[in-house]
Amino acid sequence: MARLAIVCVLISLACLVQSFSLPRVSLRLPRAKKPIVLPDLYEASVPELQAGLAAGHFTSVDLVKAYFARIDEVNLKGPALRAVLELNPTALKQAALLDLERKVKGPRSALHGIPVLLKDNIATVASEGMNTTAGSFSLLGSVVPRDAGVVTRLRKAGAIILGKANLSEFAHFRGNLPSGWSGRGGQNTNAYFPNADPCGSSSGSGVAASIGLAAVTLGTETDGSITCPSSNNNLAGIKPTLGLTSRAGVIPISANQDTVGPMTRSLTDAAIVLSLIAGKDPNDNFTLAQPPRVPDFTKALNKNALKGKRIGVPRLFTDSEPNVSAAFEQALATIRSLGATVVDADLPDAREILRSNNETIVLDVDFKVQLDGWYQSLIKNPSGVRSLADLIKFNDDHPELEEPPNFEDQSELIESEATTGFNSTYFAALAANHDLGRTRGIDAVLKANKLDALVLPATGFTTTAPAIAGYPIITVPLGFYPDNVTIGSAGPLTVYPAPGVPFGLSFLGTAFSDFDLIGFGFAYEQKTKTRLARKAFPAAIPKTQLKDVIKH
Ligand SMILES: *[C@@H]1O[C@H](CO)[C@@H](O)[C@H](O)[C@H]1NC(C)=O
Ligand SMILES: *[C@@H]1O[C@H](CO)[C@@H](O)[C@H](O)[C@H]1NC(C)=O
Ligand SMILES: *[C@@H]1O[C@H](CO)[C@@H](O)[C@H](O)[C@H]1NC(C)=O
Ligand SMILES: *[C@@H]1O[C@H](CO)[C@@H](O)[C@H](O)[C@H]1NC(C)=O
Ligand SMILES: *[C@@H]1O[C@H](CO)[C@@H](O)[C@H](O)[C@H]1NC(C)=O
Ligand SMILES: *[C@@H]1O[C@H](CO)[C@@H](O)[C@H](O)[C@H]1NC(C)=O
Ligand SMILES: CC(=O)N[C@H]1CO[C@H](CO)[C@@H](O)[C@@H]1O
Repeated sequence: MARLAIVCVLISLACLVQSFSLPRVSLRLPRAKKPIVLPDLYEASVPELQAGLAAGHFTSVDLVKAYFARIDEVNLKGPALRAVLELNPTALKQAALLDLERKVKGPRSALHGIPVLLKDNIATVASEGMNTTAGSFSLLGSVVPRDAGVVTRLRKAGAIILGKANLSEFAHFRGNLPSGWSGRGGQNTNAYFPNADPCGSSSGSGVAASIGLAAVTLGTETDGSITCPSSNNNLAGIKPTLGLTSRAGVIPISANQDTVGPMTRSLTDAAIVLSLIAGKDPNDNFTLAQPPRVPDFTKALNKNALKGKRIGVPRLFTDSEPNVSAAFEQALATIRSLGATVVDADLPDAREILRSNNETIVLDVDFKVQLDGWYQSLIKNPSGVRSLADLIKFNDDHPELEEPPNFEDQSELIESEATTGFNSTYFAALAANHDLGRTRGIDAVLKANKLDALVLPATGFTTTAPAIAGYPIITVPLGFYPDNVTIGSAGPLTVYPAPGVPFGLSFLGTAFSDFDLIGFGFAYEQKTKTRLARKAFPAAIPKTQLKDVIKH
């Protein structure tokens, strides 16, 4: 009865006649001062933050202060997660201007005044006070010609760049080094178990998003670098179709595989971010081939999206770890319960994909050409490094910075340096990748089995076919290693698996099926809400909340 009365008052005064028997006070309820509930920044979603900003419960200045304090608590102190490399010295000023603009003109977008953390291979103009280094001292103090394409879009949408996240140096294209390590940032670790592998290469983005060190983060993927850290850090991650988001101003591995995408605590947040960073960019000609209009990806967020769909399971690519496969089989039952038909369906050329080394041929050649191009594009670089060859020498000349004990390897840089540019071997390898990943791979299995998508644990051989094809992957939380799992080693400083460390579920599809895949991921995410089943270890949970920074 009371609920009916409140609804009536909200809807229309004509309803009053139905609530005549209630005490007078209930009629004034909407005007009465309700206690303000501030969102918990560990979990807060973009819509929750936007609602609080709109209602005046807090400001973007408050948000930046709170996130800075949370980073300070856990980044070098306490568990020393080393997830964040740099803070934006102008973030508070930007926040104040955006707060003022909101008052005068209203918000520009769903990201107006929302703090975003960027992987450190995504460029921001040096005049703002931050470096763009891919974790390498060879790029410290360098001056990029302009913001990355995705940063231009974020700023236009009114987002605040909060800082730069640690990563596996050069997006893990340096050598046989553990995930999450960079010369500048040291070893980034997971917030779910002390010193656990955060996975890379977007490790800092993953760890920061997992415990609310920023509202949302951006990562990049060449082969697994959004998918794997989203998996290990209990996140929703979108590796968009190649060419949906601009790579202009992103320290490259390969134009044929690199993508930029959101890493967030929910697919709702990820869809909001993707809708605003996607689109054509004259500085990245791959984006010119995307469909004419960027969809509003939030329209894909439909709990019934799996109803009537056919989802394939490429068994040859699944992870055989018993804890992961048990959770995966349970996920398949959930997907069926949501109205989908689930069938086993291997890529016809799966064994060839697992054997092929053509990906390495393409990446090695592309990396040298494009990284040389990156160094040459810089307006200034104090280290003096101007090429991949210079970089290899710089690392050897500065072992205290770039080759501390156990972190010496730069075999991938050396292998790439030995390549001689685009020749017939390269073009044959690239064509073979497209044939394997697309024509005889993902597209073939979808067509032969009339499938809408594929589903896999994020931890198996999940990312290779989409990597060489340039196809999308949407990842959501699937489960956690149990408390009694045998702890393994993942490097000199890190462990994996480990108790409570998360793993994810990935939906895969054809080019520009991002919208559909977001729907499938959302239906699963909303049904299971696995992210909420487990939290980070206590010392890794920052204590600062909005109430601690709001001025009364
Ligand atoms: C980043 O680079 C600038 C110079 O462009 C320098 O002044 C600043 O201290 C650097 N920031 C950090 C955190 O190293
Ligand atoms: C993009 O431009 C480069 C040269 O600037 C060219 O080699 C490449 O083929 C173009 N790619 C696409 C997809 O248009
Ligand atoms: C999880 O892995 C451990 C081995 O580390 C194994 O003993 C246990 O049975 C697995 N749990 C499940 C549910 O398979
Ligand atoms: C690359 O692909 C071609 C064509 O499929 C194949 O013949 C060759 O063996 C592959 N090379 C490597 C190194 O995997
Ligand atoms: C192309 O260049 C690579 C090194 O980048 C070399 O290994 C290969 O033999 C070359 N192919 C041809 C046909 O010259
Ligand atoms: C871990 O615990 C589960 C029950 O939660 C049990 O089934 C499994 O055998 C245990 N594994 C080990 C290695 O103790
Ligand atoms: C924001 C922050 O804490 N940055 C630190 C990242 O790690 C390097 C190396 O330890 C520090 O120098 C930065 O201050």
